[in-house]
Amino acid sequence: MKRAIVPFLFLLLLSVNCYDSGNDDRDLMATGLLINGQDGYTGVAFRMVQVPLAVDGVFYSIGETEVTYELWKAVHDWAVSPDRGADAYHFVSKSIIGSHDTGSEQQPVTTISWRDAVVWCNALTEYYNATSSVHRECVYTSGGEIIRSTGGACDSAEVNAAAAGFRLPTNNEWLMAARYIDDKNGNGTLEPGEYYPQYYPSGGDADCYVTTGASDIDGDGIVRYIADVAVYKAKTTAVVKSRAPNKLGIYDMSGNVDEWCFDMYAPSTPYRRGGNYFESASSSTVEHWSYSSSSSSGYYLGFRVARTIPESSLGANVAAAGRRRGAIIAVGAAVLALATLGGIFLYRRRRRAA
Ligand SMILES: [Ca+2]
Ligand SMILES: [Ca+2]
Ligand SMILES: [Ca+2]
Repeated sequence: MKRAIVPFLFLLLLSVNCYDSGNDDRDLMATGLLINGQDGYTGVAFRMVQVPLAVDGVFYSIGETEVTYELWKAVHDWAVSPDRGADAYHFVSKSIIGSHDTGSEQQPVTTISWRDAVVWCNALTEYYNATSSVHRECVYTSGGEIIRSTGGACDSAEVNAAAAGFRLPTNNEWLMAARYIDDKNGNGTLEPGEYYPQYYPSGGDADCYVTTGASDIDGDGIVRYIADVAVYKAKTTAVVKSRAPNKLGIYDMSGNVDEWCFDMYAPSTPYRRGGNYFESASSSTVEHWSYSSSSSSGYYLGFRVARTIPESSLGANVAAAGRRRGAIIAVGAAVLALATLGGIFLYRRRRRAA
């Protein structure tokens, strides 16, 4: 039933644009990977992948993996320390290792509510600042104050769009990171052949039900099926990166744990995407999504972080291209809004009919 909206949401992929040359980070972008540590970072290691196309006018990077229990715990324990006084963080979720709270801490953290994930993103920003040579602003505030406690205020968090701290990806950013293959013709938009089709898993070369005879549509030199890229129909979660990545080098966008996105489907009801370890193949497609209450949590539900890349870090040529891109995005956003309304109408009509 939820399939009705997503084809319309996918129109967002028509409203994006690409990097120009002259970027200081070009070599890093060529590999798709930015390695945290370049800022003198000494905390628990993790990687961010820079997505080549801006989404809704914003250049961003996204976690190479779901947030692991190891990273969650290190940041959590640092953040809740009484030594931080009035700046100590407060979380409410249980937070466990993977689906069953056993095994490797390289499994994703689960039973994290959306609210806790929002608060933890701020904690990661401050932890990163404290263990590196940079200072990045926290993204989520309430009444001008950094949100450090989980509660209803998270649902109406003010988003500092200029901040380069860590945050949840938006629905659109998550989709782009899951579906991007290659802007082969360099026109800044993705046409068929340049993104994973809607019923494919992220990183797969075939529809989620096809297991033989596919061709290498993403051009990485290997023909991969859903079992090669997604943890699904399994008894437990797996350690992150236990399956092959997508073309951008991002892991587990399909399967393992569902992932919170920042946007709300309805008030206090954010989207989650990607399917999880016990669900069927159809839940691991790039188009699949669902939603849950912002205060709820589940042993199948985690998240990954994103980070806005400020214009000042992009170089003059890219910044100029970004300003031109603004007009293109505005038109695309209007089309997307209309299409989404159409999708919701169809969704409700089908629900009534069901
Ligand atoms: Ca293109
Ligand atoms: Ca392939
Ligand atoms: Ca996942």
